[in-house]
Amino acid sequence: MRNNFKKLALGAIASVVLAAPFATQAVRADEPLKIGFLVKMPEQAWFINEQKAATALGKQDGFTVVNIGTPDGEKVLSAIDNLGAQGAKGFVICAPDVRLGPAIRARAKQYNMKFVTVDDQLVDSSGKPLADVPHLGMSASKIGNQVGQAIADEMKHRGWKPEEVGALQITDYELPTAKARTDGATAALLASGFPQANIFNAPQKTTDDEGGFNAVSPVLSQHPNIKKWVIYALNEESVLGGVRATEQLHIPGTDVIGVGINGAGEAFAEFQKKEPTGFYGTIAVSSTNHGKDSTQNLVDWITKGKQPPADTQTTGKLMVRSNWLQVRQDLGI
Ligand code: FCA
Repeated sequence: MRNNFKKLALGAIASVVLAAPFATQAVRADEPLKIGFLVKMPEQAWFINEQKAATALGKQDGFTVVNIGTPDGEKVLSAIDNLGAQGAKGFVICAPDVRLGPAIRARAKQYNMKFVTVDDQLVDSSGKPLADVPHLGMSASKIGNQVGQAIADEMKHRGWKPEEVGALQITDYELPTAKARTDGATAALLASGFPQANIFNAPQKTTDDEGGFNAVSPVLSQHPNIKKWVIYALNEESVLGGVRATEQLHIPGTDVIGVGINGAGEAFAEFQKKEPTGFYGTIAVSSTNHGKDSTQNLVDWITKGKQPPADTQTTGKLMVRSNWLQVRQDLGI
C-alpha cells in the first residue's frame, strides 16, 4: 500500500517535471525550427499581413511560425514562456508598450531565445532604444514628411486658404515612432506655409480607429467656426477614426483631407467606397516586407549566426483612390 502510494507520487512528480520547465530540453534536435511572431494589435490589417508574410516564408523555407496577439505586457511575457515551453528558438515582436524592453530582453534570455523588433523599437528605462536588439521599422520622420507634403499639395489643388483650415494632429507621444511620424508631418505642413496657430493636438489613447475618433471629437466641438480640416496621425486607422468624427458632425468629405500611413485593409476598403470620403490617402509601406524581412533576419541569426542589421528603415509611397491598386501591387501588399 505504502509502496504503491510512493510509486504514484513519483510518477506524478515525473510527469509534472516533464510538462513544465524542462519541456524545452525534451524538444528533439531534428525538429523543424519554430519561432514566434508577436504583435500588439492582432486585429489590425497591418499586423495580420505581417504575420501572414512570416507564415508564408516559414512554409516556403520549412520552419514554423507561431502567431500570437499580445495586447498587454502580461500577455507578452506569457507568450514568451509559452514559446519557450514549445522549444521555439526566437521571436519577432511589435510590443504593446516599448518600455517593456528590459523585461522582454530578460525573459527571452531565460529561454536562450534570440529576438528582433518590428515596427516599434523597444527602449530602456531612460527611454533610449535597446541598441543590442535588431530593429526593422519605417523611416518615421521621412514618411511623416510625405504625409504633410501630400496634405499641402491637396490643399493647393482644392484651392484652400491655409488660414481658413484647421489641422488635427492625432498624437501618441509615448511611442517614439508615432511622435517622429506626426512631427515629420507637422514640419512639412509648416514648411508649406500652414499657420502654426491652426494646428491642434488630439492625443490618442489607443492607436486604432476608436483612438482616433475619441481624440478628434472633442477638438472638433471646441472649434465650430473652422469649416475645413486636415487630419494626420501615426497610422491610417487613427486618421479614419478622425474622419468618422468629422462625418458624425456632418462635415462634408470634400472639406476634409485625411492622410494616413500603412496602406492596409482599411484604406483599401475606403478607396473602394462609391463616393470619396474625407480620407484622401495614405503613405503605403510594405507590411509584407516588414513581416518577411524581420523574420528572415531572425532565422538567419538563429540558423547561420548571421547578426541582423541593427536598424533597417523602410520607405513609403503615397496611395490615393486613383492609384491604390497599382501601389498595392508594387509593394506586394
Ligand atoms: C505602429 C502602428 C501600426 C503600424 C506600425 C508600422 O506599430 O501602430 O499601425 O503603423 O507602426
